[in-house]
Amino acid sequence: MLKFYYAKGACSLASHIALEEAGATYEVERLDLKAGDQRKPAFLKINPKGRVPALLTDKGVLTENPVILGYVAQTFPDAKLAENDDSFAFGAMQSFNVFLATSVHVAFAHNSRPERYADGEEAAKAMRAKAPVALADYFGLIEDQFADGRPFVMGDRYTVADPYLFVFERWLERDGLGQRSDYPKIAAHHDLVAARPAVKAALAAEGDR
Ligand SMILES: N[C@@H](CCC(=O)N[C@@H](CS)C(=O)NCC(=O)O)C(=O)O
Repeated sequence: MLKFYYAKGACSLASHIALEEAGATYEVERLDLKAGDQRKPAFLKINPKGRVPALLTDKGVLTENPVILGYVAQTFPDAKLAENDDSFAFGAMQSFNVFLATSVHVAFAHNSRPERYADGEEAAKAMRAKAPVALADYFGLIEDQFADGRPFVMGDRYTVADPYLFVFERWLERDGLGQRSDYPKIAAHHDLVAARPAVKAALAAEGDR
């Protein structure tokens, strides 16, 4: 039994896509972050951090995208969403995913939720100004990773790193913090991932485009 907690437009889309790619059977619960569902007692029992995604499994709850992505890849090995038999390759993928979670996502949050990191309008302004600069640096590094002509983040094979990067490729333009066209290989990756049936299914389930 799996139950997935997500919000429309949130980073939880990455794990939602992975569950679809895996062909998993799961229930969903949608949270409205603007309405504050994530801070209501019922959800805080699931994730005391008050964040999505969260995945309820028969052994307990998992949180944090890189962890849920790795769990889905390992739990549904037939879907081949990671190099499950090669610890180094799996680690290299997780290294990329943790970079997305701890640097790329955080740079977006400096723009959208500066109050998480410091108080006062001056601090918020400084963080908002820095966000596109940091993201240009990070997206430049990711563009370099595609320099050898690989279609996917880890090479020739699609892994759970791809839907995770896809989330931030979308956010870059949604939040007005950069242009995908400045990164041609990342733009091509976005289009390749967007065309996958599982990606379309997750977006449709979330009522997104
Ligand atoms: N490190 C977490 C970040 C989760 C996170 O920040 N989720 C956001 C949505 S993108 C959220 O739930 N925000 C609600 C809030 O801050 O109140 C992960 O990678 O899963």
